[in-house]
Amino acid sequence: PPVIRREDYKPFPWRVPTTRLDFALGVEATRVTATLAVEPNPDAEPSSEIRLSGDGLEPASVTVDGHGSNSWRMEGSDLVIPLEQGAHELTIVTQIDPSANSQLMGLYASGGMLCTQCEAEGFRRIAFFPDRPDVLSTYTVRMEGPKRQFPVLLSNGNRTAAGEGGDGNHWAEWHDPWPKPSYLFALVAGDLVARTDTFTTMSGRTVELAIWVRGEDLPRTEHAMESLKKSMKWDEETFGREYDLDVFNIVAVGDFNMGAMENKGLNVFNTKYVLADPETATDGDYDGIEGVIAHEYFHNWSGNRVTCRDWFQLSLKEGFTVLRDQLFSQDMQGEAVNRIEDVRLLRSVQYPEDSGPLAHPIRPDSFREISNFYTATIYNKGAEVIRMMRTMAGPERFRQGTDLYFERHDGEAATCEDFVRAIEDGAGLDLTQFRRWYSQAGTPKVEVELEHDGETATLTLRQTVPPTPGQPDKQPMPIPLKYALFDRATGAHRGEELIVLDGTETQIAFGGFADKPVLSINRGFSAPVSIERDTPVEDLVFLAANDDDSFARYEAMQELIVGHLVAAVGEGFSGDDREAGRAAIGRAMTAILADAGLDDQMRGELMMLPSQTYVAEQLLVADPGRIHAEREALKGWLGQRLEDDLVAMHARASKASDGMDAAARGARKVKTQALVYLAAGNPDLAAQMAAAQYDAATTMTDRQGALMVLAGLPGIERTNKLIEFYNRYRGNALVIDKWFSLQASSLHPEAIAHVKALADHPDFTLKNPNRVRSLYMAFAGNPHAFHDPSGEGYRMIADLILALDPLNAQTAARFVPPLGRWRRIEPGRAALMRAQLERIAATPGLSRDTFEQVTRSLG
Ligand code: HT7
Ligand code: ZN
Repeated sequence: PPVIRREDYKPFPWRVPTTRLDFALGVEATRVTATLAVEPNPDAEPSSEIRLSGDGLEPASVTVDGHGSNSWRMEGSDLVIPLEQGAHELTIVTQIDPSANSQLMGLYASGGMLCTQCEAEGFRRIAFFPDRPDVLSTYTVRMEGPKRQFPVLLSNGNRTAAGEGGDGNHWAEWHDPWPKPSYLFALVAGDLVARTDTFTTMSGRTVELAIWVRGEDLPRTEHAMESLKKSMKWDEETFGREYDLDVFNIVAVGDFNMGAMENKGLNVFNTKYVLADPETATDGDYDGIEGVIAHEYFHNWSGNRVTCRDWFQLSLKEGFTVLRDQLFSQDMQGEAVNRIEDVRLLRSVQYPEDSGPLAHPIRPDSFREISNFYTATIYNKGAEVIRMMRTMAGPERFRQGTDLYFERHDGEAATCEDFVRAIEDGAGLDLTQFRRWYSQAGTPKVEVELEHDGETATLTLRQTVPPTPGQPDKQPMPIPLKYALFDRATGAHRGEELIVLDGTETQIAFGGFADKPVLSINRGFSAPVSIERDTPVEDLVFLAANDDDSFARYEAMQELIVGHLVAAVGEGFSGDDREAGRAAIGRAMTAILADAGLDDQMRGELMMLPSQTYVAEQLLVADPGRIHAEREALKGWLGQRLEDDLVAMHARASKASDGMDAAARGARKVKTQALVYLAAGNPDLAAQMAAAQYDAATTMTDRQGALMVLAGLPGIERTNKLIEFYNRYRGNALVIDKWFSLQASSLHPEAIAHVKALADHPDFTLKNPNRVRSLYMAFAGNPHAFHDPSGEGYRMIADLILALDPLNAQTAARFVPPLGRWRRIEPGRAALMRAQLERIAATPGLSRDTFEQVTRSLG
């Protein structure tokens, strides 16, 4: 497959002012008649032909200006039609089989309904079209099909007409007045019911809202609807963005490659991000729904009204929209815990990506398959980069920048450079050097030293940006760091400051410190960098107990534990060193358990051990077995030493209500945290407490938390509760996903055997991405099982990739990165991982998706 390069961008020679699509719907055969008005694009080099992308399509007929044409030709999968300069009308008929579409891209069948997924290049599986984001067109869609099978017919925009046809058919016509690229096209036909509501916009217009689901799911749509209304209001208040159609439809589908899709006026969602009630959804699921509903809604401006010129600009819409959904969630749920969760995700997924063979800048320079670039780098690092601009400008000036961006580029297909220029002009920042964040991959390291001499404290900051594939040498990047200096005696600081490290090194001196102060740096995680410093253990314990920045407090605790684990898996760490390290962590943890000033949500965060991936990320080459053993042993040590406090906390939290308020949610969080430590320290007691929590549970959060702990322990309670859970929720796909996932991610020594057995379970299928992820993504993220020294875990993931690739290439390719980390793993396992990648690479007929990921991982 060819490499596509950003520098080769050329505008399309033709414009397509209007597109009319006619669908004769059938699950096994759908006939599509596409009528395109085309005219020369004055901003492009003229062409004597028009090249329309297709994927698996054959034209049944081609008409140019009303006359049947046979001068067209196929070039690969593209349809090329000779065309004289001037305006023309092209009509092309194709026929597709949605029931045979297992890739879930284009038009496909899911649970008896028909739905579409067109981003990034799925539209070309429906009709021949210039399927690129810079060709904007106004769409009119007519669809007709059997009324009993498809009583609901939806597309983008507003419904303009509907009626009955012959033979039990009916039809509907939809018109979307906003020009859009083909990736935002959507169609849904099915037997669905809706929760409806209305929203009055800031200019007083009424918008009809509907969330469409299968009949039995209707009671589980309330939270999604509330989230939608909150999102609409927040975007008006915070970014001045008003909704622009008379209707906003959301449809939930059970078979979906990603979380959701922002099609204009007709968002299509994975059921996982729509359906919730306390019996079947955890607090985390509720937050996920609120966040994803917001994200897709916010795309209406950041993505739809202003779209991307080409797919290299993906972070323009995704990074910005993630930042917008993060700010929304912070406003809804509170800043402290949300920021910690965002950073935890970034560090456990994006940092490893940025230090591995798949590292790429937030604006990549080349790709073979764009679906492989829907990454944590584009989304989450992209959001962090824009967040840094906001930090440097301040929220008010940043808003002036985004207002200017929307005003300048409304109705256009824009670039990341357009965004940066609008922020520069609107917010009054000079971002000349800052643009390097868009072109350079790799997580910068900042070495921090604080020296003290007499009355003066001197802070030295030094940055390096590591080499990444294709980018051996890097330039320094502006890094905004928030910091504060604490007086050890009073526990107070002199005020938070912001410094932008814009060269390789800088030094600042502070007078008036008779004693060496304690430095709190990168407060609020103001920059997505790795801070490297030798902080004395007592300073970390001080910050974990006293810092007034919640993130910095969490960070101190993480640094304390990571420092201990990294030293413990290295050479020359004595038994005394281990005892001393654990004792310091134990002191900090005791203080956290006892701190009456902490709310339980924050307490739960502070109690969390750094993930194994994050610990491994600190090492050039990691031994997953040793890290796992050391981390589990620390957990067990804490579980034993703090047993009384943990049991007391569990008892106290068990008295909280089962509501959705912050106190109740916090109580649920610390209860399960307590069980996690007790399971490592006193498994019998933990099993007893977890079984009791399971039996008493009135929420999925409590029930899942208890079952997660039991799934890792041997004994009869494990078997009993797994059976009980399955029987209780049999037939509820999203909950049965949890059942698969809990077992695949468990600490149980036989987890590999469990996963093998589950792959043969009658409820397991490769056809449903949620089910595949629930078993195998959970397994690939379970270090002790995936990294089994025999290499069996690697073989199982490679087998999965090969079996899944022909069915659903996009989902298959997402399993390659766990194997791609081999360079950072000890040599024995590394050879086994590499051998599996080579086995995949040697398999004929690989998809473009998997081929690209495997060759980059081996490269
Ligand atoms: N913009 C959406 C991306 C998406 C997608 C991409 C490739 C294949 C399937 C997909 N489904 C959705 C989702 C979002 O970021 O909002
Ligand atoms: Zn998005």
